Amino acid sequence: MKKIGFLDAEISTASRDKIAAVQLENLKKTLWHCYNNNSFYKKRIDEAGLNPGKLKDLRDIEKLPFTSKDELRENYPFGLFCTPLSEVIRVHASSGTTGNPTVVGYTREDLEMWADNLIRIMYDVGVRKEDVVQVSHGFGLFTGGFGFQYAAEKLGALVIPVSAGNTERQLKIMADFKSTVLVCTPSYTLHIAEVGAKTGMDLSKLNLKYGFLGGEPWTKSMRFEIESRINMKAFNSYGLSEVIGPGVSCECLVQNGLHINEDHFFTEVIDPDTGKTLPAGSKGELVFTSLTKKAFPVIRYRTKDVSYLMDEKCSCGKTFVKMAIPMGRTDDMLIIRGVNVFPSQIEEVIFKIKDLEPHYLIVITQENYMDKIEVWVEVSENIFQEKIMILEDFEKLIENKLYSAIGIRIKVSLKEPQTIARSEGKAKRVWDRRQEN
Ligand code: DLL
Repeated sequence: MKKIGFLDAEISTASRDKIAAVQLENLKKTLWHCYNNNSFYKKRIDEAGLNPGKLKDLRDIEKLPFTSKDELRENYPFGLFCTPLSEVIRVHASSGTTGNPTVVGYTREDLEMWADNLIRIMYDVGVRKEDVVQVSHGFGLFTGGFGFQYAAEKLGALVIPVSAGNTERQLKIMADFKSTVLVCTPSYTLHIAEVGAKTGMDLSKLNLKYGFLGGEPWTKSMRFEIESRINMKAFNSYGLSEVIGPGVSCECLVQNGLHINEDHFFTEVIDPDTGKTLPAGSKGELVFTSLTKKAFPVIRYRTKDVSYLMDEKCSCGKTFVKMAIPMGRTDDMLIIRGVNVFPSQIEEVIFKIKDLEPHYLIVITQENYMDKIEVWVEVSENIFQEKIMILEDFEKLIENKLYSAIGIRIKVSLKEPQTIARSEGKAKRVWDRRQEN
């Protein structure tokens, strides 16, 4: 592997003891800051009988209760801010389908810290000031666009704030401005590639080298699809508004697990049912505590994202712990006839099958009080010209593959190319029609 040097090597390649010591120091400061500046947190810390100054071990944090998205909503819009509003210079909000959005705030110092986290992620795989960064995330209350924009500017790169949408223009800019870095959701990246190929563009001639793709779950099979259509290395970038936005973790050149920026974020994985902390390697819900934020710190924030911590050395040389690619959210997990199914498990199977297009939709319905699960998936143009008989056989073959991977019967319905809706931001993979009757 190419050795390129890390930006903050002193901490990102430090011993585990050193990293833990920095985390403990920062945790104490964060707890004091919350205690002194917000009555919600003061009450919590008092009730837990915790003296932030006397914390001995990171695990003492387990004495504090979790913070949930509902609690953030109950304190809408600014109730959990820990600095005066006059110190806050930016807000973002996470989209909620129901109820109040969660509003997150940043002081000037927070914005610098956020940018520095993203710069570290980009620099450490090879992005430099000579690069041309196309930011195709939405700009607005979503953290994707502005987060990467400011970071790439601060790194000194040429940044194109093209935002999401207008796919032909994305491709024209990519070619004419010679973009070398693409920042986007994975599903929209695939759509851009598809439109490019359809218009006869030779995508291998583009200058793209690196993609930082995130904002939604995606699988290794999807990475394979993207990298084989666009000649770039596609890195999984993860984050959430409540914790900072993108920049919580990202893959390195090894592309096997996402290094968490541990000097800024302390991570636990818990059993979502019991709340018990799980050891590395055990799958559960990610819980984050911010260690350096000022305006909107979070303490033991339950993400509902499912992953596990990887307890192994990374050959890239970084010692920051890695989290596995998040496989989905506890609230997106489908329970079908008693079996837990994540959309990403279905994706992993169908993206490996030749002659299927990487576009699918999982449709859940109810018949006689029984849940039924079906997956619609597009076939490639040449297959669709074949006889219906062959398509039926093909459906059966896919159903069998899904059955042996997941353990339940999922009906497969093959669709004509270009019939499943594409997204410009986060893809919608599940259509739950159970409430329609
Ligand atoms: O999606 C922040 C972000 C923007 C991350 C751009 C990466 C790139 P929210 O809108 O608050 O923030 O949504 C956060 O999106 O809890 C996950 O469920 C999901 N998510 C984000 N990145 C990934 C990823 C941004 N790489 C929610 N893999 C999170 C799986 C992801 N899920």
